[in-house]
Amino acid sequence: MNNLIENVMSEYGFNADEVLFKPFGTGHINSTWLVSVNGTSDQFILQSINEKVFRQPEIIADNVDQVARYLAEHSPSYRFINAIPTRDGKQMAYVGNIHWRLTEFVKNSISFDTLSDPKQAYEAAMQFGRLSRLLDGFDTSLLKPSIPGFHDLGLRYDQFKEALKNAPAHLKESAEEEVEKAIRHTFILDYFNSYKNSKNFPDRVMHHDTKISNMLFDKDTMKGICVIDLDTLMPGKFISDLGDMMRTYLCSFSENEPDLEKIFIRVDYFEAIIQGYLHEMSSILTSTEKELILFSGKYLIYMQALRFLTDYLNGSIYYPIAYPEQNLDRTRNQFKLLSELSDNEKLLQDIVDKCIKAN
Ligand code: GN1
Ligand code: MG
Repeated sequence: MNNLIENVMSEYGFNADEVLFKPFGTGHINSTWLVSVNGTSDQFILQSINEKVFRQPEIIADNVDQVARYLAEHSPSYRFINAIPTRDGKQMAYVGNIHWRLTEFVKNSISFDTLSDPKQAYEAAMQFGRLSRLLDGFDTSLLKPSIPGFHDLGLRYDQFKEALKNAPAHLKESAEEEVEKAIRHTFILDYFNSYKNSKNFPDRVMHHDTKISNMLFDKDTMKGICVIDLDTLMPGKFISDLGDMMRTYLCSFSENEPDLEKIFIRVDYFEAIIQGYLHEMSSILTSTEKELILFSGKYLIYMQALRFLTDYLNGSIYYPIAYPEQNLDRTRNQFKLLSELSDNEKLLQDIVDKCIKAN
């Protein structure tokens, strides 16, 4: 790997003896390194693209580049992290049969894997909302899906049914309760389908991975600086970004927590997400979208439960696991989170209504 990375960095004009690198971050899909340049304070983020997941890596580069150009023209002061071109002016390096992307490492920034203060939820929701607001006038038809059907719940449900059909008996048996839950919750899909084609539920440019580690904070002020990890920047519904924030910020324990007793919702974080998001998006969202604010959490949590369960039934070929049952535990975790959200629906909807009025 070391030689490979040195070869990649030479595509960007660095000599092998100039660079130091170490693995960085906790993403499931792509591999990431922090690259430091000897004798300078310059640091970069290097990512190798997993082509089993992103089958056409050039779509990532093209989407991000188009959005970067639009923002540079319409919102020049907005901090948007585009890829650094290679010496030959390409958006990606191609070395060792792998596509690589290099970006700056934002100085004085810090990111978190978990949230310890609702202010972080507010900042992140505001930043992800701001990106959507600034791209409200961008023609989404110019972008292609870097993963087709990525947040299409109908497709995810079909994939689950297919996995169920083909799964070995022992996996089906151990997941019996979760399979039953997956089927029992198809009303979420039906509800989505009843809105799907409404013209008041438009496609927007979505980040599609709004977990807190994809948000950079200023080390001193703790204000949000910018969002990172743009490989799933593509058209989608607003529920993708808002819903994934609910999925990943509301509980103090992550999707990897197997102890379901620990899975509950922090109402103050919920309010912070809604406030931060609406601060940017309230004038942009349609009345239909506003009706779907709380639903966005249900949609994303259910979809992630389905995705973990599907992967478990498929023999855990997509999400890396530390032990054989991990994807089943993740599924249980997500279903518990979903039931917490539903159990608190009245309280949470009151908060949404209050925030809509205030913005
Ligand atoms: C994957 O690679 P990472 O950790 O950023 C997945 C997301 C899931 C997430 C769950 C391309 O994201 O959709 O929400 O795992 N990304 C892809 O942890 O499948
Ligand atoms: Mg990601």
